[in-house]
Amino acid sequence: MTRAVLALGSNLGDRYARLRDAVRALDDVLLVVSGVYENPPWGDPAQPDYLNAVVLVADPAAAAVDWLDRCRALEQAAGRVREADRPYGPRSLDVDVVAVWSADGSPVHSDDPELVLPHPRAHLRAFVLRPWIDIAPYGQLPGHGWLTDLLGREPVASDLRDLRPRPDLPLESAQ
Ligand code: PH2
Ligand code: MG
Ligand code: MG
Repeated sequence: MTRAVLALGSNLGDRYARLRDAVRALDDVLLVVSGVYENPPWGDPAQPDYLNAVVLVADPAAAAVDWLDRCRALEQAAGRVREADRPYGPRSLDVDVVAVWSADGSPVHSDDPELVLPHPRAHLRAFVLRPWIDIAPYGQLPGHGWLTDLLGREPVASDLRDLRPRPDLPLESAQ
């Protein structure tokens, strides 16, 4: 049994449809879904703005690596094409495993280069931390502390000002 926070992003094609389809495909494991936030590209400026959201999922049978497989399957279903020379380039759908917890609530740590846990850059990304707060106001990023504190620190605090909530683009929630 594991619980996971997954971060979803899209900046190509019908961005909202990509997020909606991914959330629907997670229906069997979905606990809660954040709002959608539109924001400028991070890490590689020459690309369209993103829509980002975060979900909390749980599965009695899933190990941490199973979440990675599931994320990759979602990306493939959305026609994701990987550009090897542009790690932060545009994408139809990106689904990242941000953090995983065991049944007893302890965070899972992994140094496997295929799946580093918690996600090594999550604490730097307003587009992950802010939607996460929608579904976990008292949440903590394992190893980094309170989400609310992380959002108050530069450079995240500046990026936060560029996040535009899109309440007109709701995603389904199981609760
Ligand atoms: N994902 C990236 C690179 N840059 N910028 C924003 N705003 N949102 C993303 O999801 C994103 C990004 C690569 O994973
Ligand atoms: Mg990513
Ligand atoms: Mg990714």
